[in-house]
Amino acid sequence: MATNIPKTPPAPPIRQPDREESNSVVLERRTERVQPPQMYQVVMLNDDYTPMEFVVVVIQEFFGKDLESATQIMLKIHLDGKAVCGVYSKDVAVTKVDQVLESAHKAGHPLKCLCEPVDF
Ligand code: TYC
Repeated sequence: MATNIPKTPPAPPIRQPDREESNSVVLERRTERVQPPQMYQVVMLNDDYTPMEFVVVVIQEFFGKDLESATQIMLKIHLDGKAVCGVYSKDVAVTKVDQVLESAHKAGHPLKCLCEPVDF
């Protein structure tokens, strides 16, 4: 006699709901890169009148250089006509230029410096 064993019905195939059915929201992936801030270099210019010693002191005082590096930067300005004394954010660079010009003016020297964006 045949026994009638009830069979478990096969599981229905798993179907992924399509996009409209699922109410899911797919966000577009965007890669946004923040640019580093533009930096400014303070460039000091040569002239024929400002004493070398004064320039060395100014570079030490306003650009935080020791005597040896300040002397090397001063000599580079003297020989090449100009050199970078430091690189800063815009506000800081503008302040450094003001400080140097004020100090030179007070001492009666024509020393000039300027700031410009790096990669100028
Ligand atoms: N050329 C100047 C001199 O012979 C020295 C000097 C150096 C001046 C650097 C300005 O930024 C300067 N006395």
